[in-house]
Amino acid sequence: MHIRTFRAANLQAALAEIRRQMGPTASVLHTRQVRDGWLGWLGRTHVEVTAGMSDEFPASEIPVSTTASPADPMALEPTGIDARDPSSDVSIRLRTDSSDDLPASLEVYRSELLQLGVPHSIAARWISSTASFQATLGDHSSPLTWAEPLQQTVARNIKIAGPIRTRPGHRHVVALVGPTGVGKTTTIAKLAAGFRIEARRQLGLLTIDTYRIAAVQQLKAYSQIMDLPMEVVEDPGDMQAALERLGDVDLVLIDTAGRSPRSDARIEQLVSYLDAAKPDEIHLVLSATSGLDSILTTLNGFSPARPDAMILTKMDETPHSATVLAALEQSATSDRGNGRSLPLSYVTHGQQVPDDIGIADADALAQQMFPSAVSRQHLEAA
Ligand SMILES: Nc1nc2c(ncn2[C@@H]2O[C@H](COP(=O)(O)OP(=O)(O)OP(=O)(O)O)[C@@H](O)[C@H]2O)c(=O)[nH]1
Ligand SMILES: [Mg+2]
Repeated sequence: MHIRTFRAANLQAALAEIRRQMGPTASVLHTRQVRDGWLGWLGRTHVEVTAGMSDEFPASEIPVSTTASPADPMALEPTGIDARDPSSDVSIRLRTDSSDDLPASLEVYRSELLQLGVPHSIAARWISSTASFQATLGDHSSPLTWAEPLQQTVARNIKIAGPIRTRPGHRHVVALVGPTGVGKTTTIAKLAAGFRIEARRQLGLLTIDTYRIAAVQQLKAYSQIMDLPMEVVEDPGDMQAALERLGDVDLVLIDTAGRSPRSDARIEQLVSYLDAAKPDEIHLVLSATSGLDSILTTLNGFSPARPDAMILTKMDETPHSATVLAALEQSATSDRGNGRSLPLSYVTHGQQVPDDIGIADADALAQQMFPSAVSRQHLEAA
């Protein structure tokens, strides 16, 4: 078998280029999302698709289609891997027909998803999208395991915002908002340490959380350890002066008081501070340990703050990501989620500052959608 790996800005562009270069008999063996750049912090996300072709159809004999062209030709580059592949019997033909018959080995995942708290409608959508995507790609033989295609379906639906981008000499203001105790202040400390130490940016911290004495002390302790200027703002009218006092910094991180998404008055008060600060980005912080209803209520309750992205915290405390991923998908389609699904910027996975944070990665999140590999094997053996 002739195997090559392609990288493109998105899956459609990769498939078009595979068809163009390898012809319609090529088989998709594997897809994954990859990010380039230093430690993934500053990189772009690409899709990497490994395709194979039987030796019976050498590339030179395949007519080249003139209709398929990649969306971003600069980003597309075959990586030139060529090998004999033992898994060729599970290869998938690049065809465009689809089938409504769901294989039994895929169907068993539906009850698993329901048990994890995924609503019927979302589970049905994930399962049927997996089957039809697989059929679009290939013949009717089932893959060795459905876990990976299912996770890839879910991963394709996760919107990723990418990291906060700063430029030396340009002040960028970022505010974190969210319910009480989700990890806003801890996440500010992690981000501050990353940008100060790894990216060597000039930083300032600002808090409007003056409701608890301990809240100011908590941020002050981090500002002292990292030797960062910090401002406490008690009234929206003082905001601009406080931002000026922080001076020529590249990034200002604004910490806010935890708010109940059910308290319109408290949210309005928060919005008045945000209006005064005019942040370039507002990130809504959500705990992965919250239930689906609570996540939807939070997204809806905080919509007046007009968040641009979401940070998912406490991934280490949840046995699986299925509920939170279902909530994100549901938020895009239901009124309660305000019909908006926000892209994810960061994921945190522990209390340790600064280590327990990473840029949100759709594949990594989808790979955690089931509690453990053991249950998957059990499922497929059933
Ligand atoms: N396990 C775990 N704990 C976390 C994580 N992030 C924060 N925490 C913990 O969650 C608790 C609350 O964190 P804070 O940063 O004070 O939360 P907050 O959102 O600022 O809280 P309020 O300001 O009271 O609304 C602390 O004990 C943190 O150590 C995480 O990723 N994983
Ligand atoms: Mg706090």
